[in-house]
Amino acid sequence: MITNTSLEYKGDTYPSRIVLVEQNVDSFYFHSENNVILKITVLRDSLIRFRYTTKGYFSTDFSYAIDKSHTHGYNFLEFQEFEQFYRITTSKVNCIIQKADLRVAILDKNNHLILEDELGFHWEESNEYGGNIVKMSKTSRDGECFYGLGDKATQMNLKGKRLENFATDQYAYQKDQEPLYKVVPFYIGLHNKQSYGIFFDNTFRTFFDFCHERRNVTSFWAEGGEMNYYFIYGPQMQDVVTTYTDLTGKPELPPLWALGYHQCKWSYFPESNLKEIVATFRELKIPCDAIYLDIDYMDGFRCFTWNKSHFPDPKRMVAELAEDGFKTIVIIDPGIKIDKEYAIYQEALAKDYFCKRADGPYMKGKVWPGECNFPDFTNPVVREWWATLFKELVSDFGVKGVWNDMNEPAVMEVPNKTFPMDVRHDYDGNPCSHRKAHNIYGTQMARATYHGVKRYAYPKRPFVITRSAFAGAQRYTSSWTGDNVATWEHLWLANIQVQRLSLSGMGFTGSDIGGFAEQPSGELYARWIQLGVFHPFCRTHSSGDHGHQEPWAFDEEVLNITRKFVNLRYQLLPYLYTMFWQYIKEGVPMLKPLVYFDQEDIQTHYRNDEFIFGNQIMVCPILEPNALGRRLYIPRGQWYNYWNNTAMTGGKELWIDTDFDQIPLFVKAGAIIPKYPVQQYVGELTFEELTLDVYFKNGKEKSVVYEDAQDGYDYKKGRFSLLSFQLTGKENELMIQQHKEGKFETSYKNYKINLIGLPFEVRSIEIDTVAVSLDADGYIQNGFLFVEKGFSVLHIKG
Ligand code: MIG
Repeated sequence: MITNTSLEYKGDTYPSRIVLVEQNVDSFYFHSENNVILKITVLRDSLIRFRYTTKGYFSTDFSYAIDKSHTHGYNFLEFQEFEQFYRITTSKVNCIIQKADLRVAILDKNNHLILEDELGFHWEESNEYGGNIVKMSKTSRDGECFYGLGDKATQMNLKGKRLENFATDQYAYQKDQEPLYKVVPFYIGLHNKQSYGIFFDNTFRTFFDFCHERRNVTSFWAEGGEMNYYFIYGPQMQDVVTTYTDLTGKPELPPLWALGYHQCKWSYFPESNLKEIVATFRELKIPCDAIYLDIDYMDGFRCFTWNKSHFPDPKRMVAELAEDGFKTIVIIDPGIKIDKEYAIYQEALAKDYFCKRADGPYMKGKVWPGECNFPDFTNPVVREWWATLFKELVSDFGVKGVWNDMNEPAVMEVPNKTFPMDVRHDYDGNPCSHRKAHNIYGTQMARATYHGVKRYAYPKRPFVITRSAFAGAQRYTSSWTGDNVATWEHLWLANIQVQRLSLSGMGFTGSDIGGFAEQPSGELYARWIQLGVFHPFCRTHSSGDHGHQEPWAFDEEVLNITRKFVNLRYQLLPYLYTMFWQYIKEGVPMLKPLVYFDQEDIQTHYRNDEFIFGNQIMVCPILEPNALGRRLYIPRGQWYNYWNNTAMTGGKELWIDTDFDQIPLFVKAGAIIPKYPVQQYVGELTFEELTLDVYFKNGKEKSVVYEDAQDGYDYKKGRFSLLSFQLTGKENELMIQQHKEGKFETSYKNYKINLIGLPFEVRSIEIDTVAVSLDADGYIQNGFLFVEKGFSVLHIKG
């Protein structure tokens, strides 16, 4: 029986004293008398891997989560022996290993303790399955805070919580319900203004306890596999997150349309119904780029088939939708119907691609099509086969994206809601049971889907979305938070879950806007859209059992609010695309919880609701009915209220009034925010100018704008445009210096500059040191300043 505890347990074993130490370049092996080996590998000065075995030797080293192209290399490495301990020193940390018991402590360069083993590594032999239940406990200091762990539906700061990682189809989950769809065994600790991260790279069911069981102890453990974790030193949370994201990988850029608005429902059918929905978007002028086909488009829920009475001619329909700017996205589930007439089933059967039970028969489970077998996506041969299945959908029918659902994997009518644990998996040549492969199954499915869609979408970019995911899945896919509910509490949860995923390396995420289960009031829907347009993935979805959830399903006021906020998202597309580029390039999370934004300010440590969208816009949703405003915390620094451009100083909690058609939004002083005109879909318009909203600051601020062809791969060959703006404001002048990198030429010629918060009246303007006449040349029209885009210095004086 698995014990659900990290604590001293009578059957637990501990490493004994060190009897032998070996070094091999960047790796150190500490052998204990009782056959434990601790292997410490210095990957970077601030990234150290700890791996333990209790057998006296290590098994094959294999990980689905680690990105093989991650950065390594250190600047300094020294190994020393002292009387009681050994010490590994890098340019960032000192790592102490006790000779008596293998316990580890990590200190910064000023010898301040960052993290220290309490009991340290210990284990319980698993008599039922073989191997060990591997455990780790660390001491936690008063005031320490904890963040991360993926999609957990609870407060941002995890202190005091025990959490479980086991991918689960958790329909209509509640606040604090565990476990959920995704598994990201990565957390960030923050103490004394110093952040560090732990990534426990183990795909078995894992648990994390943040001072829940014992006040000053943090622990994590797994039901099998190795104690294998990475320690990441900050001290800035920014550095922890970017190092973690580098380690587990970053995606490529999505096509820009994927950052537009998506509309979904379970299900739009037949074709006439779908056509009516898309026509209404255009008629009501609510921008929309993507429309989804849920399970009813298939013939009896058989993957890669079409229900010909609902959709007689998919190719024509998809093409017609595309002409109107709609990209078609279809759902594909893992279960393959057991049906001897069904080609996909026949082929998988003939090639032996399905998962088997321990004693040989194929694993059988009930899902939408009835009894199904399930491909073993942990087998690279099966993944390759799966990828080829997308040829018809993508190349022939023109589908632009694929939605993977039910891949926890979910099974109906069985108490554990998933595969039996004895099911066998290839695990890329490391055969194992479902206990080990469960948490990674969904990611391997999404990975296979991604490779297929990418191959056939080429030279365009693919779009894939998944429900289940393990750490590293961000390399292949976007994701959503699963089957939420149309309640105010779920709006609160969606906000935290998406921020938390962002901090956990999984940036391209969003929630079902309006709630999946049950029916939102118009007010709740409006409040959800107002938040959802600031999530990297922005889609309305509902189960459809309870009527309609299109923007026009409510009243005129809600419709207008929806349009206003979706329009704002489309205006902000270049800003959003730039943050995406910073994410794929540097691993910078697109949404930043306040604690990430300013960890030195302890006011941020327990905040949940406010977040920074990109680098310069603070968003705070309204999370209650009948609100006339709300209390919120504005981080330190100078800000402008987006709605009325009043300047304010942060570092305080205050009440902000809002109307129903607003949520509190603040822009950082000095920011230059790029905007496109509203389009009904990405690429609808070509335009003459890029709008730049320039927020005056007395001081300096840098802003960047990334653009490219919005699809395709030319950006990888240098065909992108990266504009860097350095704003310098003084009492009587404002200077904007511009620098461009990249070979892409944007189609617009001019900037339409909107000067906000200027404390002086404009008396003169110089472009690259040449004075321009203020009225004659029409530089200023309706309060906007029109200038050609290519300047180096724009100098505005009072
Ligand atoms: O058992 O495909 O989370 O988004 O609409 C339900 C039907 C299966 C669950 C997904 C949801 C989707 C629904 N699916």
